[in-house]
Amino acid sequence: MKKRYKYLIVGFGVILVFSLSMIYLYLFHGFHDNQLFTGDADHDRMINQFDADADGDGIANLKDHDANNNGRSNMQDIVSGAKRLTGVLYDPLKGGHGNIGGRMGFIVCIDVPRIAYADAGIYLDQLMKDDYERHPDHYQTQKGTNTPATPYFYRRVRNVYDYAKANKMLIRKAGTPKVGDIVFYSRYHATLVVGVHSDGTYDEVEAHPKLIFVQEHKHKKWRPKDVARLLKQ
Ligand SMILES: [Ca+2]
Ligand SMILES: [Ca+2]
Ligand SMILES: [Ca+2]
Repeated sequence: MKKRYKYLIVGFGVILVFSLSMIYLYLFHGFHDNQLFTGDADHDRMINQFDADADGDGIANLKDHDANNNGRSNMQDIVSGAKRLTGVLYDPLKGGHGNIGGRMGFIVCIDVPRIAYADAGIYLDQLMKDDYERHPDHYQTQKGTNTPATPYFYRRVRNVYDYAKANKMLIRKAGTPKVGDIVFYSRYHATLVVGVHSDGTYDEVEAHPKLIFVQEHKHKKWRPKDVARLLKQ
């Protein structure tokens, strides 16, 4: 009887510690939408995530130097948005198991540019959705399992790669990085450039399972890689 009581206390303790840890991670190491994707900034009944002109000034997001009309350039917003993600936990389930990790605010690598660009009012989801509607052949649809109608279409590195390639925004083996570049390490891993220095080194923000938390790497030596360069300015 006493032993059973002990087990109960230990079991309760384990559950309590686990629950408190999850609450802590949710609060302090999670990304939370706060209307970034789900809001409707220009009240046109199209949520930001899929609004081609999120601030409603008549200029499409990619051509709008201040796409969210907050007085700061897209580049400034992208850099600050990416840096704010440092410390967010990498989603070990990678969106699996009903996206429990995603619901907790944990992210995968492509979420870094996805969220940072969204912070500027540029939504990769919208760009890819519209592109897919016009040119489904731009994407490897994998017998219908990789289309905007399926979960995670917008959170797959290879789809961002294929979008950039088909829209002439992919620079193969780029000689130098530029702030805002989405850097492809492969079709399955990408980072975001947030700083370029006069000595040729650069800073990037990365989410990777080995890092556990999103990190900014400073003064990295550039090695030519394929990059998506979406912004002209
Ligand atoms: Ca809207
Ligand atoms: Ca606009
Ligand atoms: Ca802005």
